[in-house]
Amino acid sequence: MRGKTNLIKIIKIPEIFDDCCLYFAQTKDHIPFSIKRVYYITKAVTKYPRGFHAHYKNRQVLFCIQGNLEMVLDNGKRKEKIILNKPNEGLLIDRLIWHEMHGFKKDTILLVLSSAVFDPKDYIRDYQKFLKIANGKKAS
Ligand code: T46
Repeated sequence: MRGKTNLIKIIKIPEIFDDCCLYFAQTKDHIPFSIKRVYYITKAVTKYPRGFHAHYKNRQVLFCIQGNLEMVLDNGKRKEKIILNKPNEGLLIDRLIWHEMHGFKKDTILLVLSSAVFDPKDYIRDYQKFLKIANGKKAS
């Protein structure tokens, strides 16, 4: 794992070039959790950024496999940005990291590997509540 800072953690996965470009990621070797769910986002409405939430438990690795995306990560104390634009580079988003995705185009494809199955109760979508939880205060 290549870590520019504490917040931005980039995971490089193998790439194989012969008669195609092939990328693969597997639990333990590349992904630091058992993969329980895969989803991908494409054909997004381009004028709206996405995300704006954190997860209580779910951990994820995000790959922008086509196009590019600006990711904003926030741990409640500071924010950092990174452009995701390489299919062999995944961004690890840990628990309790507020994340925003900016700059979706119609043909952007974001592939996500998740440590948990979908659970709407795992989302924190209120930023003030997130700040309280991330900074160790009781959220109502
Ligand atoms: C995240 C970022 C990176 C499901 O029913 N099942 C699923 O597995 C997912 C991921 C979403 N949904 C539903 C929930 C909403 O009704 O799909 C709808 C759109 O989800 P949301 O508004 O959360 O989409 P994004 O792009 O803001 O966030 C997504 C993931 O939901 C989220 O966990 O971390 O991508």
